[in-house]
Amino acid sequence: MKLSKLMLGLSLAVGLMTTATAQIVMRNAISVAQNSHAGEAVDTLAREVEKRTNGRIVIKNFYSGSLGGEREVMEAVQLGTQELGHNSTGPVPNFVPETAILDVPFLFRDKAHARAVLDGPIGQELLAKFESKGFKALAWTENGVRHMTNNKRSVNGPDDLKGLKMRTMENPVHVAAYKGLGIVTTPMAFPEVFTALQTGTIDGQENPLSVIMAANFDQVQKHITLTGHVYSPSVFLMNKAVFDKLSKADQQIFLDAAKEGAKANRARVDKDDAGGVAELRKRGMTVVENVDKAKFIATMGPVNAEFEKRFGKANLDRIRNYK
Ligand code: EAX
Repeated sequence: MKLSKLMLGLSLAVGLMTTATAQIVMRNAISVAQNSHAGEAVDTLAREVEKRTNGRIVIKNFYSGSLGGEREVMEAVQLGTQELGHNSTGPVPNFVPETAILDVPFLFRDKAHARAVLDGPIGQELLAKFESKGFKALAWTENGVRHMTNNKRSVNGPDDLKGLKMRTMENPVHVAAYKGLGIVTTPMAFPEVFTALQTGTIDGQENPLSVIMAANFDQVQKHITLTGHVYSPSVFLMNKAVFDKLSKADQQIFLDAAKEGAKANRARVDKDDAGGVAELRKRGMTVVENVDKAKFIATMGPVNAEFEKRFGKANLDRIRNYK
């Protein structure tokens, strides 16, 4: 892994040198397969940038975690050994703590509410917070609304979660929330999850339908419940110095292309959500579609109180009440 990364880095450096006058080649990476909502995001960005720069700037996309997990990709983008990244907010609060508020469970009513917040002043303020950390955050995209899967039992209410050993993202807000539900939390990078489910190291995991289908988790998970416990944003990131070196016109091209990427990405999430339950049933999963969300929120009472203290009720309400 290390060696292949080094070689990729070298070949990139050589690529930049030999083609600097004619063409700039950049790299972007996602942790899931190309045929996915995240694939739509990065493929659209690449296509639009190439088209709008008449091929002067080319983006080469890497899929399925082939350049590492999301934390590693963020580190590479921050360092500048990789120009672009696209990842969920799993590792993001470890780099930009202000964004952690977005990961609070049951914060958004639905995708429309989340999209409005991310595209409005709150989302734009948060994008600006990346700048002092070495990133230019081009646009919010989305991963979808997360649901719980496991191999032990059908989850019909919060009591059924108690004692389940579940993989969580390396995200402190998620870990605290799921602990509050009685889950035995195991933070883990995404590329390791399939094998961990397969070998029984963990009982379950949670992700949006888009990710569950793209990663074929149905092959290693029996039960899914549409808990819809948290909205999962994702974001286009660029190394800040690389962005700053672009002409104003090229910077605008990246910002516009990222918006197109977000549009394609959200459309795919909607499509996956519309067909996902039927598809996962077809693939053999047992699906619980309706749960009483109020019961999950009530079980999380003490954690929610902690979140109110940590993030401030006014800040949470600003998001909750955003229209
Ligand atoms: O970005 O780590 C996760 O569970 C993410 O949802 C996944 O990698 C897609």
